[in-house]
Amino acid sequence: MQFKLNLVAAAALVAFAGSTHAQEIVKIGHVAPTSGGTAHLGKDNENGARMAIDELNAKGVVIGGKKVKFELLAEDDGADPKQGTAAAQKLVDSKVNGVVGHLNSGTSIPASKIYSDAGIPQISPSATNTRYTLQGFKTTFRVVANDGQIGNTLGKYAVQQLKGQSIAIIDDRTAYGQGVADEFGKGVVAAGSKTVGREFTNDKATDFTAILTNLKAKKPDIIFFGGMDAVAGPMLRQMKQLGITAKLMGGDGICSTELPKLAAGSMADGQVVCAEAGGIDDKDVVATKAMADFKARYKAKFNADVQIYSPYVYDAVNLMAAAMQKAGSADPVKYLPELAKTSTYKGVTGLISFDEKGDIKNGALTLHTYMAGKQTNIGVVR
Ligand code: ABU
Repeated sequence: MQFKLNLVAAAALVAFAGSTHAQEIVKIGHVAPTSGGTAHLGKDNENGARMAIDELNAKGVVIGGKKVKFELLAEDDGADPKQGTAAAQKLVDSKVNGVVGHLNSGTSIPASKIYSDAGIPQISPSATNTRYTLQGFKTTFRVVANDGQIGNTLGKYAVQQLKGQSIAIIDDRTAYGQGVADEFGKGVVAAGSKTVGREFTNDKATDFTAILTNLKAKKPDIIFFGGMDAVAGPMLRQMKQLGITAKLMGGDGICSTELPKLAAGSMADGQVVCAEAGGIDDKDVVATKAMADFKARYKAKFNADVQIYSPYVYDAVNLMAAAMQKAGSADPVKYLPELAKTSTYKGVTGLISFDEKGDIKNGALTLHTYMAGKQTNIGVVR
């Protein structure tokens, strides 16, 4: 009898220890291309997640009365939609409590169905295609402005501020590149002008001679490129070789600190105008200091400069953790309603509130150019 009782007690202890362990570890999935042409951006994103998680663990977070440890499960999707869904399924199978990612719209959109079906909250720090949050999923959020805002603002800027007379468009046929280029075209038309040509390439291309030669005949003063910096850099080099002095405009995908290196000295001062899909007003000294502090901590930790999105990843991880704390649980069913209610969360990228679709409310854009090979802020618009 005594032996039987001990067995029962031992089984209960094992079950208790198991459940305690399950509650103590909070798994955050992260997905970005950490291989391929945009690996520098993917690593920047992953660094943002790692930094948030290291800081949360150093601080010690209590959820529902229990101290928890956050664990990062980082996946590489190579910016490829198929690898993106495979990575998403792997994270679902690993029973992550939430996902921050993916970096690209072309991977975030198909992955979002997998997370939605599994009831796992997903916050993209960088996918800007409007479709991402238009699918009606309750689990889908993003902390950056969308391509509608980016393209429209840049289209109007091209006509009204840069006084473009001959505006051409190139896109890379990805969900992001094509989407933002379409929105740019609409912005140009909304500002009372029109575009003179449209060409396309792909997100791995390195030779743009044919399409640039086609556009050269139209004497463009502005070329908008819907795509990423890894393609925009070599495109700038070939524009110079072909004697095309047009400005190159683009969305957040080209707006990295790496772009001057990728252009290898072929970028003239002020030639590139791009829009980061977020930003801090210069006049807000508290927010400006929070961002400067983040960049300094990032540099100290990774010996690298922020590329584009790591501050947005950092905020996404932290606000997910904040929603868990408010709910008193890391169980997605329990904390998802708190995440959806996120309102005026103070991140390093500014105040974050979600609308009913999971989009950031009143998202900002920061326009940048490059002077002497350094990214230079033009201003923040909303
Ligand atoms: N937002 C630009 C890069 C990521 C994407 O939307 O594909």
